[in-house]
Amino acid sequence: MQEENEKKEAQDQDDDQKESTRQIELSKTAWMTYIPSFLSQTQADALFEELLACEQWEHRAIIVAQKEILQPRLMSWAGDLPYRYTGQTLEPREVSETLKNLCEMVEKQCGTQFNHIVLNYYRDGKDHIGMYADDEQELGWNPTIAAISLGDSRSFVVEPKSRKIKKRPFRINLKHASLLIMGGDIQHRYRHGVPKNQSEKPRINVTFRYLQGPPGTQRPPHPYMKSHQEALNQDEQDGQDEQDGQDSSNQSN
Ligand SMILES: O=C(O)CCC(=O)C(=O)O
Ligand SMILES: [Mn+2]
Repeated sequence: MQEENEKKEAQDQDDDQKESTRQIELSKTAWMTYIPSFLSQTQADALFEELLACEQWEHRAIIVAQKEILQPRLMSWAGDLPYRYTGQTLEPREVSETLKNLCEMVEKQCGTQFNHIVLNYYRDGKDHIGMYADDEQELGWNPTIAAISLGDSRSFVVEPKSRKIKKRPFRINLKHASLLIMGGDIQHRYRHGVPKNQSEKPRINVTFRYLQGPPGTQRPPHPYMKSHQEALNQDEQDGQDEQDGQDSSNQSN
């Protein structure tokens, strides 16, 4: 068994070298870093099985257009602070040893701290997450959000919030064992989502955030723009620039 594991690890390392980290500049101020083999395949396989078996998965309701609907996926979470989004509050939940260790690894990679973890369980390709942004006041300005993917590969789509920017959505395939880091002002200026597909295979996503405080905590005034709206207006002026950046990013996708 040990020999088999060592062989598998060696194979993983070979595979790791084939794919390197990708830096994706969506604009001058919004970026993503994609690390395809953040975990080894063996680590990721074991983590998938453990999370699937041990997390308290819930099928929760959210409020969309004043209607209560069930989220099209299951979720779990961990952290000392409550987290409120789309009309629901996730009450504090103890962080397991496994998630603590994982969080430390991700913090080291990102050079920043996290205090809240959300896990999404996509049972098959019908489960998905619609286009939205992690832009709650409690996350402050320019939050770094990091996400580990386990199980089936799924397409992750990013598009500008402003409809005036005529830009194709950016797509990246998030594979088993990978880490995606979103940073800069991506949450203020872009939306992201995981669309449906035909797959019958499951996927788990583990997302790390830093909450500045409990629900109701307000962002401080924007450090260099008079208001958030001004920043969005600026986007529309920058639209052409960003379109150029997008075209070059897509070529390697
Ligand atoms: O499943 C994913 O890759 C994305 C999930 C996500 O955006 C989130 O939990 O904030
Ligand atoms: Mn998100």
